[in-house]
Amino acid sequence: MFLLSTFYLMITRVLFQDEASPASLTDLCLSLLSSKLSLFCTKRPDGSLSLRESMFFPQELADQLLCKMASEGLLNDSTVGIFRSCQQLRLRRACIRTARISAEAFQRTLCPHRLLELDASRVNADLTIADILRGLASNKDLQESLQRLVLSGLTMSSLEEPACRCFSALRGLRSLSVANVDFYDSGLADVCALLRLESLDISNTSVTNLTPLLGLRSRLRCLTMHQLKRLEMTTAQLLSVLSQLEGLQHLDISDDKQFTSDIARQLLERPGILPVLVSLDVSGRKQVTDAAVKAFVEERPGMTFVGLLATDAGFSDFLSGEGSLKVTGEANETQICEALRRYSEREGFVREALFHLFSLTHIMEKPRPDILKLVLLGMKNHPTTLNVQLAASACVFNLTKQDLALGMPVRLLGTVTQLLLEAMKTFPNHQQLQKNCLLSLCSDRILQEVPFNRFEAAKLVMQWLCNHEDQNMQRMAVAIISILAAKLSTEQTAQLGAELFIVKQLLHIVRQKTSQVTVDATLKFTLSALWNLTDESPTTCRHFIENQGLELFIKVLESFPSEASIQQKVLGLLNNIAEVGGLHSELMDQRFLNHISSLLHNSEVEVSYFAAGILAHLTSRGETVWTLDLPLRSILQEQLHSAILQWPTPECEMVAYRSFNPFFPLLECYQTPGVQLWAAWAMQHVCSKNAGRYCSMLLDEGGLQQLETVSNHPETHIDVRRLTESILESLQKHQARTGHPATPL
Ligand SMILES: *[C@@H]1O[C@H](CO)[C@@H](O)[C@H](O)[C@H]1NC(C)=O
Ligand SMILES: *[C@@H]1O[C@H](CO)[C@@H](O)[C@H](O)[C@H]1NC(C)=O
Ligand SMILES: *[C@@H]1O[C@H](CO)[C@@H](O)[C@H](O)[C@H]1NC(C)=O
Ligand SMILES: *[C@@H]1O[C@H](CO)[C@@H](O)[C@H](O)[C@H]1NC(C)=O
Ligand SMILES: CC(=O)N[C@H]1CO[C@H](CO)[C@@H](O)[C@@H]1O
Repeated sequence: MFLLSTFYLMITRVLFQDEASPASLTDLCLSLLSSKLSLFCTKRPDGSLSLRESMFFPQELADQLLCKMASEGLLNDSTVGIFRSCQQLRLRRACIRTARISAEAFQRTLCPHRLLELDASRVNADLTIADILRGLASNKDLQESLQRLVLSGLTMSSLEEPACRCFSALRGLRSLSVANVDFYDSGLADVCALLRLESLDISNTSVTNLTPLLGLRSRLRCLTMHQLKRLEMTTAQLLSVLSQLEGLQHLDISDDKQFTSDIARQLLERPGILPVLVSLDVSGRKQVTDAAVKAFVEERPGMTFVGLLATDAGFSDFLSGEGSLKVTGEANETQICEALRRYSEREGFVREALFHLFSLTHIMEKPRPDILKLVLLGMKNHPTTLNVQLAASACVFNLTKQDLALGMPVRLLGTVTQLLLEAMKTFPNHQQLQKNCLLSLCSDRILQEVPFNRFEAAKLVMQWLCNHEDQNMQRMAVAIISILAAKLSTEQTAQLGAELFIVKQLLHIVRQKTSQVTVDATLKFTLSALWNLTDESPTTCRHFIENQGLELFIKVLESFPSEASIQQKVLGLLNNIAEVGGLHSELMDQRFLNHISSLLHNSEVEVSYFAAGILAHLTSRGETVWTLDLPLRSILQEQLHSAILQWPTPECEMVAYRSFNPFFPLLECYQTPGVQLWAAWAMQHVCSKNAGRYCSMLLDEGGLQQLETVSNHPETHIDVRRLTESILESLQKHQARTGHPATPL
């Protein structure tokens, strides 16, 4: 029962996050299951997890669950244990890309399954190809059943053991990828003895000679050899081997522009070669012309794809990529998108395609979530490649700027934002990259509505701010921080503000602006950020005081006497300081108090309100009040009282509070009605402007009892009583309307 309701709550929460593009229910359930796996499992003595006995999964869901756990980085020796039982979770198409598991766990949990496919691309280095082949060979059924094996980016074998030649044991294998593997001629000879092999990917391996491929002459349908860096064959020898692979339908001889071989030109011009070819990739090759491609395609009407990125070709109409012939290239959007889709694993091509995409973004007037998704794919696949991240972050900015962001689903923007943060973290000192990311982040839609880790973002932006003085960027950074700070939890703001350098840096900016006597957006954002960071955070308040914040803020008040928006923020922050009892003695400064009491009668209610708040906090406590002389204290009290009675009703919400806890002690000061009056006025103000939020908050925090006590107390001043009764009335209305319980749960 507990589990079911948790499931339901979590699912509805995720669903409502983004109605524009809800994830499928299956996907949500699998996400929940994989992130809360231990709730559904017991632990074996060896520490691995085992699903509770009553749980069984349809076969396709088992594959999907494994894939999800791998792609979300949740697969390890402990969690993969749930797949040890082939009855509960039967795998057919196993994908453990980028997972971190040991050879032993691999053999023990995955090899008992009768797999059709295994994709182990880029798993951790200590699970080698030799380990995988040994594991697969341990199950006779599996040797027959396995048809597709992807080992891209793996280590062949560890140093201690000889390279194992066990490919030939996989008798059922039809498709194999050893791309980006330290794979040599001997390995190729072994592989070419696989009699059923139809598809082979040896991209970026150390193969020098392709002659062994002739062993697969009658069977090979698909050959991918992108960037074969060590090939030692002349163009004539290479063409001679290729021309004998008569059944070949897909051929990829693209490379990354470093090689000067004219193999592509010669292949295109050789009459009758590869008659049944339907797809040819020559991206990155020299001397390719539209005319040669045209002749080649016309001779083979079944062609569905030509790869022409980073060649000089692709600009003729018939290569536009619009019809049944797909084309990768840089001539137009269609070609560029095709390139991003097909080459997402090839960093050089991803960078190239993003570069061309960027130059197209200025003519994009409509939101293009489809294109943003492709950019994201490249970013995700190459997190540590600077050039990819640079080009991608520039594209993200131009694809999401201003109104364009409004047309993007929030979930997509959330993923993009998280990737931007990753990039900021990976390249902390790269000015342009940081700039691109800040530009993208500085969007109302993203900062206000999109789900991402705001605490991490605030920290990253703050770190950047501490190391740079570029004025435009500084403004953007403090704008971002001030918005993020208002959205963090009290604990997070406190944690952020507790980092000494943050307060120091923000005060440094305020000091600069004050000495230049400039009121600009940077100053306003910085003050807002400090205001929010000191809210209910005594540590941050202490840092503020220790860094001479008080003197500085008095100077700000004196420097900008007619700027209500500056004064409001400064006084708002000083209210936060005044809430910290331990800092009262720091504020008991005659010059400071004189200045604040002069602001009590300011014509702007938001200035007067915050000035009054400071005085209310300071005069509320016995222990510090005695340091004031009695006349001053009573003058403050009287002035406070009469100022509050004169305030008009402000038009909008002047302040946002996270809780009413700082107000409750003020309500108990029966000897100083001005203090009580201020607290009640503040409550009344926010409750009337935003009843939904503040009436509920007040009820949850026990405000009803507190206010009733005040209202019934014999010593309560008539003005205070009037206000508390009005708040009580609002609370009752709110309860009647919403059914909100009257007492804290
Ligand atoms: C395995 O991953 C889970 C989920 O991320 C984690 O809670 C657990 O600590 C990890 N266990 C090991 C042994 O790494
Ligand atoms: C090419 O393969 C080697 C391993 O042989 C790998 O280290 C390198 O990263 C690969 N290059 C690319 C661009 O993937
Ligand atoms: C792509 O280019 C061709 C001409 O080469 C043009 O007809 C087509 O409209 C272009 N497509 C796009 C999406 O720009
Ligand atoms: C990207 O956006 C910036 C800012 O709006 C604009 O100045 C620039 O022209 C755009 N770049 C391209 C290539 O569209
Ligand atoms: C809780 C808090 O201090 N919120 C403030 C954060 O900054 C904004 C912008 O200045 C204020 O409106 C909030 O009241």
